[in-house]
Amino acid sequence: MKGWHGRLLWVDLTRGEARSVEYPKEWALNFMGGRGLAARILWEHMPAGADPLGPDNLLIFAVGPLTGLPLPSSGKLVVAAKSPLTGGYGDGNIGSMAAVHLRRAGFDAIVVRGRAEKPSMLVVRDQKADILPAEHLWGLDTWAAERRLREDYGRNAGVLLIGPAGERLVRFATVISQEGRSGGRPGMGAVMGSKRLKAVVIVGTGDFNLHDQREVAKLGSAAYRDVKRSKGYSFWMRQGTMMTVDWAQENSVLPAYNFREGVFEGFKGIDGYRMEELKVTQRGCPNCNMTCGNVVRDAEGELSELDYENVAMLGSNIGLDDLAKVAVLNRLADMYGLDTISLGGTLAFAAEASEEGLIDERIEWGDFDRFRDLIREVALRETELGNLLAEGTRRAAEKLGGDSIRYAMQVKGLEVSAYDCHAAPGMALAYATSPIGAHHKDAWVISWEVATDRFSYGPEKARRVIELQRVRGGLFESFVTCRFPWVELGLDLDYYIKLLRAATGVEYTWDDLYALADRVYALVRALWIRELGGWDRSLDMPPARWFREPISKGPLAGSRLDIEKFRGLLDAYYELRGWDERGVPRRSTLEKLGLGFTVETLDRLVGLTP
Ligand code: PTT
Ligand code: SF4
Repeated sequence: MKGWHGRLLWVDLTRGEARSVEYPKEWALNFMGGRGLAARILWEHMPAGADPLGPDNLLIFAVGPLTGLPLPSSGKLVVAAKSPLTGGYGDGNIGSMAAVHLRRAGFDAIVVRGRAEKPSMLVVRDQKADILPAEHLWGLDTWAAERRLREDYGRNAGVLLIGPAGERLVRFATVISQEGRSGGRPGMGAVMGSKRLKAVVIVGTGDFNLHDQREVAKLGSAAYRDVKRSKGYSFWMRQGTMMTVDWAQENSVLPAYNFREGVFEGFKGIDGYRMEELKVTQRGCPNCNMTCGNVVRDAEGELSELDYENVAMLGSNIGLDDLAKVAVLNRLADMYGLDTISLGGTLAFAAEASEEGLIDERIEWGDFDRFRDLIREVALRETELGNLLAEGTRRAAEKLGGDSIRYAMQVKGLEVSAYDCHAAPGMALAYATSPIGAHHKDAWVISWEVATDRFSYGPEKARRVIELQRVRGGLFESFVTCRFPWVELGLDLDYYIKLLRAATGVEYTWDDLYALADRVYALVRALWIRELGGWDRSLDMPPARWFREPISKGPLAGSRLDIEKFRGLLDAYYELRGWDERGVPRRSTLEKLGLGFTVETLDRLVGLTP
């Protein structure tokens, strides 16, 4: 089989074993790689109802047939597991040399089960894999630990690791790489910590096993050229995702004060132009010619790599208007290994709960010093408050009681990313139906929505969300490459179908690929149902705040979502997906998509609709 290696590196930390195993060819063809392959492995090999922080959970690092190839922005991999934050399927996408090395080592994924007796690391050198002691690294932040590993394994080795937050099982701890790349928002770092796995180091030197290497090279270089010639290239190279701050403010979607507002009076202090003043360099993932990691000198003189989400969630959403200080909070998140989005949502939750007298201490909006300390308390579970917040907003609200669930801005337990939806029903639907909880990556419908009829709840919004989920969440997460060349600079999607053909020899059509994306989505939904033991459409609802409390500032003051109309939009979404009114895929949908193997389990749990 060309384009895939057809092998997994299966690691059992309880037994201290690592071995190379074949997996069915059909999985590669029908689930491709990344998210698709990870979901298929979880369905097959993780016992239903596994404790996300127990040895039976599987931590998966998966690449796809386009990963690592000489084509734009191909240095990405998916990290997936059952999430300790949501209890359902979780994953994230991280740019790292580890992605390229994993492919070169000859594996399509690493699957880790069990729990090591002592802190350990996995070192993969081509087909050889060793589980080694890592007590000397345990407790170190991600930067210090990665530097030590690079001294031992070389400057170009692929390194994926956790910081102190992952070690302490903070439920939104992530996996970090290259001092500023983070992946696995729904607690993939905590899963790694629960296995006492500090780091994975990969050095691969083999080839990619391609169908037509010359054609891949030809297409790849044409695509690099198109990216560079695109209209938006030079401004993208200046600001990257940071250009979104001004756009979000202009369109009243910049989250402020725990999503109470969609505009922030101090936005100029944290926008892309301010970032340009502080910028010292820029860096990115491997194989990328649109390096979007903008590195600034922060208020404490250290380097910090900024993105829009980080800045909105640790800036406007907590009332902080000084980018150099926001950059400090962002750097700490990277060093401790915490997701900046959930962290920002959690800090804002604390500020609002304190304002309402639900916690004893008063935490002021914009209080940099207090937030700085609180990040350490969360990452190290140091204080009672830090320990509470380390559980994420949904669990924190359940423990605090009172009215505090109102301040927990989350869907399925995962905190909302940085787009306010008081006046954006389509984006609210994207959050509500994202396969990992409230994340924007699968359907960033908001730019289209604000440019068209943003107040409509028509079925075209459901259709658009599904189209985006197919391409962004179904395909780019399975190819696995960065979606930015297409999303941000308009690289022609047809490149990918040609590249797939050249890499694998398989003649996928767009219909095949959309079916593949729908298959992955339905399988992920099936996993959720299996792991939660049932389903209820309230799980697909955005936070109540957007329905109940209108925004009070900016040109859209007074706006809020309409719950009845939103329910209609959700119905339209389910209908288009072939799911029933509960949000459960119909039996006919599962069978049509080749997911017959899920039918018996789902029917037993929830009774499938024909
Ligand atoms: C992603 C989420 C995002 S999405 C951001 S900023 W973004 C936050 N970044 C964090 C960070 O940084 N440090 C940290 N400690 N936590 C962070 N949490 C947040 O994580 C990232 C880029 C970005 S920047 C985006 S949109 C695109 N995402 C892609 C994706 O999801 N899939 C894909 N095929 N291509 C993508 N390209 C872009 O990659 P999660 P990265 Mg990320 C510092 O991880 O869990 O998916 O959540 O991977 O290598 O850092 O690149 O405005
Ligand atoms: Fe990484 Fe940015 Fe390049 Fe995508 S565009 S591969 S996120 S540096």
